[in-house]
Amino acid sequence: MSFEFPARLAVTGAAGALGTVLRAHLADAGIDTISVDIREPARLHPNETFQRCDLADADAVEGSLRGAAAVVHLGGISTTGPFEAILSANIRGSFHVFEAARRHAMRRVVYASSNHVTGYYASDERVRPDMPHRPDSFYGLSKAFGEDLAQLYWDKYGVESVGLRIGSCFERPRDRRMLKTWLSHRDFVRLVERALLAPGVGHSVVYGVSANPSTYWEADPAGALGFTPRDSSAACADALPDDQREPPRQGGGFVDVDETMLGP
Ligand code: NAI
Ligand code: 15L
Repeated sequence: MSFEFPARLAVTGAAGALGTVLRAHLADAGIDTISVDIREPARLHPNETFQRCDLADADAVEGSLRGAAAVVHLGGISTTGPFEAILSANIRGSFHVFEAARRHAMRRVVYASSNHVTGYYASDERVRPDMPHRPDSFYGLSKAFGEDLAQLYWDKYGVESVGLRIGSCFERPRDRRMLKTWLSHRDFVRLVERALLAPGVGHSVVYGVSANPSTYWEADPAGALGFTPRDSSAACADALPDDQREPPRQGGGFVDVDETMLGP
C-alpha cells in the first residue's frame, strides 16, 4: 500500500535553517503547508499559512496544528543549553506536538531527533538505531525523550512516527567530524519525503546522513524508509584544514559542554 502525501502538512520550526530549506521544497511541490514557529519566517510562500506559536503552550500548539494531516516537527532549541530552556521548548514542546497529533488523529509525525542521542559513543564505534541511547548533553537527552515519547504514542495511541537522528545538516561540512556526519540539504529533503511517504513505519528511528566515504552509523539497517542518500562529503575534504583531530566521541563539542554551569 502506498502512502499518499498528506493533503495539509504542518512544519514546526518553520523559520529555522532546516524549516526554510524544507518549505522551499514544499512550495515548489505546491503542498498546502501550515508553518509554525515562535518567530515569523523571513519569507512566506504562496502555499503556506503562518501560525506564531510557542511550543511550550499546549493550547497554542493544538490550535496551530488543527487541520494538518501530518506534521514535520523541527521546532525547538537546536543546540544544548540550560535545562529549563530545553525542558520548555524541546521536552514540553514535543509532548504538545504528539498530543496534538493524537487529538487531531494525524496520520504521522516526522520528528527531528539528533545524532546527539548517541553522542557519547566513541568515534571508532559503529552505532545502529536500535543500540542504547547515550546522550551527550541535555539537548541529546531531550531528543532521547522525544524518541521515547514517539514510541509511547505509537504503542498506546497508534500515532505513526519516524524519528530522524539528523547528523550535521548544513550547506557543507564545517569541520573534519562533519565529513562523517554530514547530511546535505538535498538528502535532508528526500529523507523527510521518505519519512512521510514510506508505508507501515509504525515507530521507526533512522540516522540522517549522506553517502559519505565514512560515517559513525548504520543509518537504517531495517530498511524502514527505503531511502538512499545521493550526496557525499568526499568532495568537501580538501576545503577543510587537515590539522584537526577527530573528536574522541561522536557528539564532538557537545560532549564537553557542562550545562550545569550555564545557569537556569
Ligand atoms: P534552528 O535553530 O535553525 O531552527 C529551530 C526553530 O525552532 C527556530 O526557527 C526557532 O525559532 C524555533 N523554536 C525554538 N524554540 C521554539 C519554541 N519554544 N516555540 C516555537 N518555535 C521554537 O534549527 P535547525 O538547524 O533548523 O534544526 C531543525 C531541527 O532539527 C531541530 O529540532 C534540531 O534540533 C534538529 N537537528 C538539526 C541538525 C542540523 O544539523 N541542522 C542536526 C540534528 C538535529
Ligand atoms: C545537532 O543536533 C544540531 O542541531 C546542529 O546544530 C549540529 O550541531 C549537529 O547536531 C551536529 O552534530 O553537527
